[in-house]
Amino acid sequence: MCLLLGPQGAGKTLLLRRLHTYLNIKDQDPLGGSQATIPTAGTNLVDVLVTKKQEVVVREMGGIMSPIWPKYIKDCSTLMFMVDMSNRLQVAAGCILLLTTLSDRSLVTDKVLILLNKIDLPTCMSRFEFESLFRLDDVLKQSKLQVSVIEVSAHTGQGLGDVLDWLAHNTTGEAS
Ligand SMILES: Nc1nc2c(ncn2[C@@H]2O[C@H](COP(=O)(O)OP(=O)(O)OP(=O)(O)O)[C@@H](O)[C@H]2O)c(=O)[nH]1
Ligand SMILES: [Mg+2]
Repeated sequence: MCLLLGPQGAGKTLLLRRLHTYLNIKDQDPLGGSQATIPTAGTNLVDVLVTKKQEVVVREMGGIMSPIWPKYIKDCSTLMFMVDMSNRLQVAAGCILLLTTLSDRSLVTDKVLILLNKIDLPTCMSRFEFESLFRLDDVLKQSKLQVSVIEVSAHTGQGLGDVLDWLAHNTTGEAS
């Protein structure tokens, strides 16, 4: 199971909706997928077909649930953390949540994917801005985690194929 965390409104629910239908032709939404979401007050479990033969269960925890994220951290085989690249007001809070999550003692997996979402918006931060504001180099130097970073847009679908590839190669033990 892959755990998907990130601050409120980062785009986790929309990403999961997109990932669920990406390879799953029979579940294609005839409307092309609604953009409307409601905040996740709890958890949201979604099956994602990452290749034609492999399925991964992804568990989103709503941003509002961050006080209880640690209870779920030990159960995941991979971790994805999403950042809203258009929300500079959320940088400080997002950074603290990311550091707290990565330093959690019950985190067993060393495979972490940071998703830089909403890159379709003209006001989004650049990758360089994100890395400086989140002090990503310092974070990575101090940890033994294998951290990958992918820029995505749950809105346009940009980067979703790379996310599926990462899930397929890193989340083991699940096949459909
Ligand atoms: N422009 C744009 N909007 C997005 C993108 N991803 C999500 N959104 C919008 O951002 C809002 C919040 O998205 P959600 O998917 O509900 O965010 P969340 O991370 O699940 O939020 P919580 O469940 O509250 O933690 C919705 O209005 C989405 O349509 C994106 O890549 N680009
Ligand atoms: Mg949500």
